[in-house]
Amino acid sequence: LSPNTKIAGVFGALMNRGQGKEGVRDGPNAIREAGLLTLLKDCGISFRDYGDVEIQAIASDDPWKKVKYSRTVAGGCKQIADKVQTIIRENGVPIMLGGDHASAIGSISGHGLSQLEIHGIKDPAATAPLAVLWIDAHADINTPLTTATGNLHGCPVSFLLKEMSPYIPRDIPGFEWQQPCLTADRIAYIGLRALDPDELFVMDKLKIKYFPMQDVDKLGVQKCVELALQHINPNNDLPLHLSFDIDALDPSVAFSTGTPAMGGLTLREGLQIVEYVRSTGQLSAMDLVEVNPTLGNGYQRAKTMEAACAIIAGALGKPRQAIPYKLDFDLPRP
Ligand code: Z70
Ligand code: MN
Ligand code: MN
Repeated sequence: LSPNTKIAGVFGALMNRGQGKEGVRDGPNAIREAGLLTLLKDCGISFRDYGDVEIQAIASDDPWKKVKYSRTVAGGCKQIADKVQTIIRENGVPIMLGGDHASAIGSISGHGLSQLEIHGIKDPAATAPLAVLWIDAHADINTPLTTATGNLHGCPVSFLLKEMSPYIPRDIPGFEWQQPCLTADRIAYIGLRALDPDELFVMDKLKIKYFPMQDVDKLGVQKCVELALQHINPNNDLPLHLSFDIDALDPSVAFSTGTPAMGGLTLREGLQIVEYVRSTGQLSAMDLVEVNPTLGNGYQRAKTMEAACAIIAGALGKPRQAIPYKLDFDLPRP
């Protein structure tokens, strides 16, 4: 973490109504059980566990057109935004364990509001000084009107972008509190390979920078992160929000997720991305989402959890070759 006074503020977002599979709400605790906090401690990374945001289930949450569970998801995102703001006020770097990716409406909105607060900007509708790097197999930029599935985890980016607000109906129940905080030149994607046609149309229309898997193959992942960050944060002066969907990784490493997609990032490529982000010194908040420990066999689950822990630790400064040794350490003498 760049300024040494900052500590990682880990919290779970027990969000599962943004998609169809219940088990994703168990992701945060499965990641903890796999030893995340011990790993951070062994690496000398200071952190505080802020516990879980229990998403309040709204009893009568009928669909708005196709969109499912908007009240529950939106209310949960508000709780998450509040949590993120609390952690940042306490000089932390929020690390959100998910939970489905609809939760990023909350974490990024909260991060944006915090940045406005830090800069003394009073207008809550202002564009937040913030850049977002979105690592995912999917673009998650459907609108409530283009979504084919009705799952809000496929829509968070459209809620967050100013340019998309003409396409976001004002009357979706629960989202009254939410306002877009980003412009399209402040977000970039790496790892894409499963977009809906409407999503690609929107991304091209808004000239959003994206590096699908074929670019990772052609350019190498290092070049992709470099160009992505150069585009969204040309002077490296904006705080960075890293939103990492575990399904960006190949199913051979991260099978335990709701919608695995073939042909993804290797763990090494994932680590290369987060290590690059770490090296900028600008990481200000992170999401690690869509971990579903109820999917896959024991081996696949263990690998997915290990990958999730490694990605988070890498973003927070864990070197790959070993956990750091203590400076006052000496070899045992006979
Ligand atoms: C599809 C939709 C999605 C994650 C699937 C899929 C979106 N575009 N996101 N898995 N993480 O439902 O809108
Ligand atoms: Mn996603
Ligand atoms: Mn995804």
